[in-house]
Amino acid sequence: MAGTMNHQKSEQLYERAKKCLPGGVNSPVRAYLAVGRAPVFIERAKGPYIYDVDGNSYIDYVGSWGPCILGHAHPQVTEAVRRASENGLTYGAPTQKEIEIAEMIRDCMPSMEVSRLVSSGTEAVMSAVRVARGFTGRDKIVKFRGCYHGHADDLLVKAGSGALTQSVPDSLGVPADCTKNTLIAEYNDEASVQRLFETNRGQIAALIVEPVAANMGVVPPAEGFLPFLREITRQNGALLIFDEVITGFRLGLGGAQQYYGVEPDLTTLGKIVGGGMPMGAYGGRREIMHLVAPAGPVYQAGTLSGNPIATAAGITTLRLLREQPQIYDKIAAHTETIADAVKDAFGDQVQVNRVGSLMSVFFTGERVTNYETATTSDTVKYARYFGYLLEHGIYTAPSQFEAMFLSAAHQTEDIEKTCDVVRSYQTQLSMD
Ligand code: KE4
Repeated sequence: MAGTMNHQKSEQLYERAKKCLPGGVNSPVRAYLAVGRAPVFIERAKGPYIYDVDGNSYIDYVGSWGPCILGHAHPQVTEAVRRASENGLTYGAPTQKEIEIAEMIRDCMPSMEVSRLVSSGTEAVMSAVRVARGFTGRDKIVKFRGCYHGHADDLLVKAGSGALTQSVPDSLGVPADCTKNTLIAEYNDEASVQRLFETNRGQIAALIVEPVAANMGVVPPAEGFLPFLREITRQNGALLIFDEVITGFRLGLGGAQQYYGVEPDLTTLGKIVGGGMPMGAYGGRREIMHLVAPAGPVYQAGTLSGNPIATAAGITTLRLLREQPQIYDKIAAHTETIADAVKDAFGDQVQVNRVGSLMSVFFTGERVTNYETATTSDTVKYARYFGYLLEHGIYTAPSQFEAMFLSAAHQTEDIEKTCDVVRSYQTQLSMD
């Protein structure tokens, strides 16, 4: 979509980046392949805004894919990081801050009685799956088509997010042996789960689910779906793992497990828990987590796990969220305003799925309730929508199968500008 902005420096950097980084990026979705244009390179960010190397500014609805719920460069978070960094960046030794953030996590999500800090959501998920296998003595796991749980081998199967966009649901380089124990069910389809438990009786260690799917675009759980998963895993001696890397501290301080009132056996966290620094966590009740080394025989380790900088950013972020719980109503209301404007502008040409401050615009006439219906979306129409918004200063997900993330830093005038741009796009379409 030819636009009004100059992207010359971004284009030059992209050509240079492609010479030394795979696809010119450090995570596939950033390459904009799904929206058919060169990515913009970001120079800085503040509050709800990001600024690219060509001096263009945008209202940011990606927020680094979720961590920036307080907005970019929140002064108290950056001050905490600055002060921590003056005392050294990493010790590889226990610190008080690791205890403090583990206690904050437990206070917010009591099911996480004991947790282990790691450095990414992927690491949290792969470790939680290992603990579940160790605890049950079983090998098989169930995941849902279109859900993404990071890039660990045995979970990169029919994944969502970038894997869905790249149309390589099963990644090259993942040996069949790694995925033979990964069973695939359909999101919001209880019968598909029932069948797997019946045909793999006594063999399933865990079922892992995004309690709100956000990697095929946002797909809320159907009424009763999460309680059903809780019951069928309990009945079959399997652990229920809530992958709350996106929903943790996003849907509320208690995450999706509080929002929907369903308590998993294990939870994985990422993104917000680190306040924008590299951090993930996994946890559950003591009898499970005490299997983790050095307390028990399930090995997991990490050089920078719980490092002083990430814990400083995470603690400050969680503290601010606990001090200002009204943030959640504000960001949900702003998201609803944008969702309503999109629905008003495009009518039944689009489906808008929203849970709290997470939303997605699907260019399809079908209700989007799972992977199959999500993939009925017209990704070319989405790409045009993305390009128009970008050229008019609105930075949203460069893929149909991602979510929009709002922050506490977005103000009413930002929301109003966003809605105006959406309306102007529809006006332009109607004139084409
Ligand atoms: P990381 O390893 O990227 O920190 O977390 C992996 C992960 C695990 N679970 C869920 C539910 C996730 O959404 C993610 C990562 N989310 C993507 C966005 N869809 C990260 C963006 C990217 O891959 O660049």
